Amino acid sequence: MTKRNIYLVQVDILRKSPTFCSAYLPYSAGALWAYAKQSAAVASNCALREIFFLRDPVAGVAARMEDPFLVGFSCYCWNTEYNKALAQAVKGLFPHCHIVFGGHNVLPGGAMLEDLPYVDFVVHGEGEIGFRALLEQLCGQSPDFQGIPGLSYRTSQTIATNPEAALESLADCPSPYLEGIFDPLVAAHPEIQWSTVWETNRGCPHHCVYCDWGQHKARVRQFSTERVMAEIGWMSENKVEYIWCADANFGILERDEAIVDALAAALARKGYPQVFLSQTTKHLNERLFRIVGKLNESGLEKLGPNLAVQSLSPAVLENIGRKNMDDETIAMWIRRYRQAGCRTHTDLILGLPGETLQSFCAGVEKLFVLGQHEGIVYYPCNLLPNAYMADPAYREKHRIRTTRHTMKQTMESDPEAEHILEFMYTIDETATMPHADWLTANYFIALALGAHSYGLLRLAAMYLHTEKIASYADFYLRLLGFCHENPDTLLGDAMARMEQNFNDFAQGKESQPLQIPGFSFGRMVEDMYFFSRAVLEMDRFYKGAAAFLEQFGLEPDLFAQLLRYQRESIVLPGMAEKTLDFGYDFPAYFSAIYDGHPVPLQRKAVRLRFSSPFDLSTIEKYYNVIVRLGRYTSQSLYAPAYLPL
Ligand code: B12
Ligand code: SF4
Repeated sequence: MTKRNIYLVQVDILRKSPTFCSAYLPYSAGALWAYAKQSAAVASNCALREIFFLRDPVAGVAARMEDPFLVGFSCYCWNTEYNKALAQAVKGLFPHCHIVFGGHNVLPGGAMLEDLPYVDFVVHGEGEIGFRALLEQLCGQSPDFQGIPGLSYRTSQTIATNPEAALESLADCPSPYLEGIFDPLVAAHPEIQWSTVWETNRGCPHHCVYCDWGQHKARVRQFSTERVMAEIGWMSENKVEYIWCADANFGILERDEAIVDALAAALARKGYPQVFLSQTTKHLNERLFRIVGKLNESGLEKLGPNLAVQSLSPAVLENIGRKNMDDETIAMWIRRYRQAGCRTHTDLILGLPGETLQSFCAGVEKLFVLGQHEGIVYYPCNLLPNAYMADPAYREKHRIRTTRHTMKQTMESDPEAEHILEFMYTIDETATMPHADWLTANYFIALALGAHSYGLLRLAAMYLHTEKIASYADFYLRLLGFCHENPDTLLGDAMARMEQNFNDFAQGKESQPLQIPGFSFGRMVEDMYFFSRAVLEMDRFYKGAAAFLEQFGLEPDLFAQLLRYQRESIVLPGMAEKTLDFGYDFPAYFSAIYDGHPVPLQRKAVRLRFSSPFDLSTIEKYYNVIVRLGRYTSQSLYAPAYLPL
């Protein structure tokens, strides 16, 4: 019997540069097929012909399909518009083909079937059971869609949506890797360095309202240890370079340490996989500390754990259904990781309901106080269609307003890809944060990261904070005011350019890339741009900074030396080391602050060797190590060492 042709589509961009070409394996599509083909009805009636995984031009992809019986599309926020265009093209060529949409970015209920006549079915939530059942029904004599979990479909009168059902256990889910589903792709594309999504478990015990991860499949279920270990073998054999672990809380399970041991052993033995990225468990523990140490040592990952807080306002945390670790625990872990030579980072989300400009700035200040000087990662809050936050009643209650933005798809990376814009809906006003405050909060955080996390004014701010002259929030808010009042200084000039970007974004416009001729090697985010401008015009930057710092009324000699110590601490291109004398023991003073036990600043002559362990001999090397990573690592600051006088 001739089998019916099934095609799956899960596309992303090809990440290309002169030195590499990488793409993600279409894991979700593979997982769905691995599950569906266990059904005798599916296996005997259907054949998977191809999984499309690149944003290739739509017309060509549709034309490549041969008499498709069903095409299933994985919809994420980065590919849904592409999927719509391709689905329409397929339906045009093959009117009898069944078009199925599933994935995180399908709209709840029957909305997509109302809007998109070329889509026949939408599967909501976890897809395995629904997709298999749909194929079984479509291959049968008289299809009945009523019992299919999570399915939206058209009836003769209306559009129906069935309740979702998640898998009770993952024991019946075969691995798409081990089933050989990706073998043809890997064989056909020797030019691609593969990245992949990997699940060792599914679900999240938390229910943060802005996330559709916890909502989507709440209960945590594990894939068997045998499967997980065998998949490491597959990835290693097939030279998968980069693993994006889809677990919501890596490190939460005892076996996660053994998983890291196995990854490190595979890397040592075969050279692959080379990178393992994960969302670490929200409540840090000793096991995770060991795991991070092992990841660091093996070279698999150096980002360290995420001490994600999203917000530090109790009102916001209440509104978003989240509980963070307490302040002392966060500070303790930041210190422990720092002392062990490991990085940490902390996510903040801007635009959450209940947040005010003041509470947001106070949150950034609190993170600096807790010791998170260089690892703050902030995101604008996007409204995801399947997150609880998108519920109309919730939106109404918090007066959530969004603006549609094009996603910064890195089309520069692959100009031949189909250029269809993808969209996100970003919250830029709530009941507690008027739009103007939202903009100011963006300026504030970009300036704080550019000036503080990179280190340009961090030491001055630490001094003023520790001596109770100005809190961090006060310092950076005043600095923002100074930038506005002094547009001719480098600070004011760079800030104005960054603000232009935020203003364009707020209006849903495509912003002009931030670039510095001869100095940018890729897309620059605002804080990176700020730091780069300062490095290229140090005299002008610190002339403005001195004018700003004068207002804090420090004693002249201390002022001059602190400013000099601050400026000389910034790593510059081509300068790996230098020796300098100071009249105050600044290294002891600042290291005590990092350790959480400040001591008075000693007036004492010191000779210091400032050095950087990195190769700074070319602008490109400097850019890659200092500009790209400086604000996460403090690599933009020289390490001072005492020399005999
Ligand atoms: C891996 C991942 C990534 C990878 C993507 C790699 C890739 N190309 O595949 C990377 C790191 C690049 C990434 C980036 C981002 N991501 Co992401 N990411 C994930 C993650 C962790 C796993 C997704 C996954 O593959 N899981 C494994 C599969 C098997 O599960 P699944 O996706 O849930 O699929 C099931 C169902 O959805 C359904 N299904 C899926 N496809 C289909 C198709 C059919 C036909 C059917 C019937 C069913 C079906 O069945 C599947 C099996 O049960 C999820 C969170 C999560 N754990 O789900 C977030 C998630 C998908 N990401 C999200 C977001 C917001 C982003 C970013 C925008 C974040 C940011 N602020 O920058 C960026 C955008 C990237 C870009 N291209 O511009 C959101 C997406 C929301 C949405 N509406 O699409 C999620 C859900 C996280 C969240 N916060 O809620 N991400
Ligand atoms: S944000 Fe993280 S912790 Fe919260 S529900 Fe989503 S995955 Fe779980």
